[in-house]
Amino acid sequence: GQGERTFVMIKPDGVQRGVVGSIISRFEDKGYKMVGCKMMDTPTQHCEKHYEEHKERPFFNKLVTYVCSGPVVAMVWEGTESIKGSRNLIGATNPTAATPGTIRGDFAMEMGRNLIHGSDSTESAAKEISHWFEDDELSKWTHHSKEWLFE
Ligand code: DAT
Ligand code: MG
Repeated sequence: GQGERTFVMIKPDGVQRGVVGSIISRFEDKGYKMVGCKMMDTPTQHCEKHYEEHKERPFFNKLVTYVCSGPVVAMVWEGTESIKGSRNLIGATNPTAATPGTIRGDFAMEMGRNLIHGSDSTESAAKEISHWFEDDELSKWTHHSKEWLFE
């Protein structure tokens, strides 16, 4: 529905490369409402928990090292079908395959430097939002263009 929320994280390469603003703009331009945003240094265990579905994969340790290598920007975005829609903005996991126009398609080259994470289902969005944010870190506010963004 219109109030669907998703978890999005700009990984350390996005912060280091100074594209945080460009990435946030894409979500704002789409019409999504930011309801949470914080920069943080991710404790290793917190990151391992976030990626626990991949813990048996050969790339797991490298992935965790990469995501813990510097500050990330953790965010919650809200809007109509925002989980699927955000994944479309982000693009394919492998930036080589990601369509131009997507964030990974436009800003990244390699799987291990693919800039950004987005929840892939209703279940993972709920889990990830509560893993990264306390309830009082999420803001309730009304978008001033609400009538022009939603039917
Ligand atoms: P996504 O981030 O698009 O949801 P995913 O959940 O399948 O992709 O994997 C999480 C991250 O792990 C992904 O952003 C990059 C890394 N990764 C995935 N598959 C990989 C592989 N085959 N080799 C190296 N890294 C991989
Ligand atoms: Mg994933």
